[in-house]
Amino acid sequence: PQTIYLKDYAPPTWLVDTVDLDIAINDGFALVSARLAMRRNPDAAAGALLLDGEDLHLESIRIDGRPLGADEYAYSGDKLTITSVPDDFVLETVVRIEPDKNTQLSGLYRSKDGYFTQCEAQGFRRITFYPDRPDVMARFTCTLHADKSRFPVLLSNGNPVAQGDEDGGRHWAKWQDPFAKPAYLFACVAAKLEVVEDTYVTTSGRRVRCAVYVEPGKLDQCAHALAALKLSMKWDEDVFGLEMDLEHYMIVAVGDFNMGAMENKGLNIFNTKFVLARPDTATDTDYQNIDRVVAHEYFHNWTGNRVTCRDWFQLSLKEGLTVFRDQNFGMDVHSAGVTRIQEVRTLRAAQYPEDAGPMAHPIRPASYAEINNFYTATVYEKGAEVIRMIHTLIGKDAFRKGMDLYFARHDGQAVTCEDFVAAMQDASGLNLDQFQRWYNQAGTPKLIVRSSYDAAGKRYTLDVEQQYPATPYEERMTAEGNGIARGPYYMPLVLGLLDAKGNELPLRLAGEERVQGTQCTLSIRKDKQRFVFADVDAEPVPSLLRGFSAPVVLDYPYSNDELTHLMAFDSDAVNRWEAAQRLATGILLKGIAAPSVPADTWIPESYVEAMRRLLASAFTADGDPALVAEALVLPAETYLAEQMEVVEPDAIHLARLALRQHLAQALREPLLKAYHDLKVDRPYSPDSEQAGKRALRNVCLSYLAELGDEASHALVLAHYEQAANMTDTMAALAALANLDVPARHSVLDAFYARWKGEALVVDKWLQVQSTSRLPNTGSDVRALMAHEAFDIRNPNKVYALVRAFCAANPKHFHAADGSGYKLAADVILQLDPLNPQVASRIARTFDRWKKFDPARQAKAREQLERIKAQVGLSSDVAEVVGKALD
Ligand code: HT7
Ligand code: ZN
Repeated sequence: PQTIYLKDYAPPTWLVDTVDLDIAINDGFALVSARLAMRRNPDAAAGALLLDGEDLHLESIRIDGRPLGADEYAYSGDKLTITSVPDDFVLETVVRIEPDKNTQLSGLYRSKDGYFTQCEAQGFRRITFYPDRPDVMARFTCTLHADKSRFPVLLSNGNPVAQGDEDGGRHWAKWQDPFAKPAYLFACVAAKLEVVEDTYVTTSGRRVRCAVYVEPGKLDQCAHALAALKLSMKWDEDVFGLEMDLEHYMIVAVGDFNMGAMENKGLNIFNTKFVLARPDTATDTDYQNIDRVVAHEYFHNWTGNRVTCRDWFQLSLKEGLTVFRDQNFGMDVHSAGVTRIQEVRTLRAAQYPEDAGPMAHPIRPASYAEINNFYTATVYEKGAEVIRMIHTLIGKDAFRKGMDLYFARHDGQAVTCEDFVAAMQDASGLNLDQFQRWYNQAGTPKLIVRSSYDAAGKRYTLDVEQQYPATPYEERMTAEGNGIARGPYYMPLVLGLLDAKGNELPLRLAGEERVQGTQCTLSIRKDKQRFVFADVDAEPVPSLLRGFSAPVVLDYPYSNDELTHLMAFDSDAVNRWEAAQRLATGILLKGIAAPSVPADTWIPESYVEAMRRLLASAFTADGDPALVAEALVLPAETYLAEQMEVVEPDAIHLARLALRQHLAQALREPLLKAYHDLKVDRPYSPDSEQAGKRALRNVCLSYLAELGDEASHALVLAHYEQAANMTDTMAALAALANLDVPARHSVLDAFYARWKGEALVVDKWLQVQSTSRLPNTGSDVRALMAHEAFDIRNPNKVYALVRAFCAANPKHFHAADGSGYKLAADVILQLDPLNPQVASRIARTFDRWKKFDPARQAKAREQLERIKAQVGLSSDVAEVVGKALD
């Protein structure tokens, strides 16, 4: 595929002031008539009129009412070229498209009983000819026509302005969006849907109609999403002073969708997964995800829609910032500590491997072949960490001033990441020039910290070094002559010091008069820096990188005793959790290195006792069951793999299992007691308190299930039978899916029979089987691909069965015989012609293949080469596989 470079950006030659769309949906095809009022951009170089268009059948074309002759335009290679146009004109085109055949789910497509759109990043060009780039902003009207009984709901962005009936049982509706927007934010829907509505009154008194549209029969699963929307509106007013600017805010749920949701202006389109919830169909995690995704799409109305991206290289401008905002919303409405821990876990599980692999890129890449491949953990999650560091460095109040300044300067514009950083710099007075490196350098920096204590001088010294080796991204850029000079990052290192009793020490840097309280933020700017703390009476235990203040790998030689100390006493929730993870990681790596040695020789008794105390701490006055649940979960196999030079998936799996079984045996009594004490007897609510108790109770259950005796099997079955909500049902089912007992099959069959009509619950059923550790899982997954429940055209099904197998079942995906790799490659090849975006996401699960032993590498390479050799491979999969093989 062809590579596109940020350095080649040029402003659009032609601008669009207004777009009038008329979309007539018919059986088997749609006719799209577009009327674009266009003019030459005075700030751009001269050039012919080039419009994007993909899979369009041009029926007619006129300029200022005059039909163009065949020699006046050309349509090839997804571009429509018109050589001669006036400086100001109206372009009218009519194109025919086939939404029923659109399996890519980009542009206008059919899903079950309706038609839906997805235009980000480049789907609008699959609807009509257009300069499909985010810096072309226009005011849109859209008129939809369709059969009235089959598609009674007709929606588009903005306000409904007219509607009526037509011959042949058809009807039409016209919508007008008062705000100029890039084409990627256009949306329309023609479907049979039911709606639940509410009103939100903004601080300035605007009445906003909030509406959630779902397929018939699902209205009883909408209440949570609607409440989350109103909560998000209030939060953005309270925290950022940002109000909703439209009279209608609509969310439409669709079962076929490539990603989570889409922030189209006033007409969000959501994957059903992030809308539908009822206690018996959705887990606590589902409820929390709905809160976050609803908030995320709502927050985009300002960070993304009112101020948008100049070009797709700037994607993190809207995504990193909006993730940061939805994270803070999550911290405010749920437990702050637990929410942050979950974020850190996701970042390290998904983004760190990306930064260390063949697809490594900075949060603002300088080149790409396929933009759809750059909706990544780096752009989103690391992007949010970069915004969080600005927030930490300049403080909350200056950050708010920076946001105000950003909107004052850029409302209604398409801008760059530099524009955002400049607003933060100007509002705070802090020079952020060096900070820009976070936007341009790929890779996860390593922060090496060493301490020394001078008892005589009562001084405690921290020597901090940062390392930032080049990634394949930089090597590629250098080879192409586009290399950059790498340098040290500017980042905040938040820390505290604990004395032997667990008290937090007051902190004073030598040479400074002021005591900084018990927590301080060190500015890290250089390759090597030294910080000396004065008046330290005895050698402390440092609590470094509190709140995960920078997205780095922290290298500090903690002893097990120090980690146990932090686990018990650190005031920072993230670092209490982190201490437990570090402790477990160190122990597990020893076990992995000695696979034939009995577990009790490498599992220290002190660790078991620390875990016992951790569990007990949930029941103290200020105990937090949700936090204890997080800390009791051992590091994932994929995380452990990243810590190894050469990954040994079987040894990792066995060591982790042995540690779980050892803890279950040693802590059987307290685990059982906790399991019984944590039972929630009230009616289900997804609130943090109830969810926290369920989380810990279900972690206890999962440990107890490792005991492998009849009593533990009976406990799992009883849990399943008594479950009064999907959270508990799934906890039991997940445990059972790992057990080779007769009840496994009957329960899985009964579950399917009960839930086969609820697509999202069927997804859970598929996933619990594809992530099972039982020996036949690979062949079970193949068998499930032929099951009536599976549909390769539905992304949620592919993600639940295939991606979960590849990404969350390392023991089977990396099977030594190569069967897991073959399964993945078979799916990628089958899926690529249907839906390249989803195929490419599966292909990403090969990213770390070079970290495995030579035999596995050979098997993986064989499959990657096989994919690469496929004729007509999409640019999406070609980029991922090409970079993996480089
Ligand atoms: N901004 C949205 C991105 C998105 C998307 C991108 C490519 C293909 C399909 C897609 N669906 C949604 C989602 C978001 O970040 O809010
Ligand atoms: Zn987003």
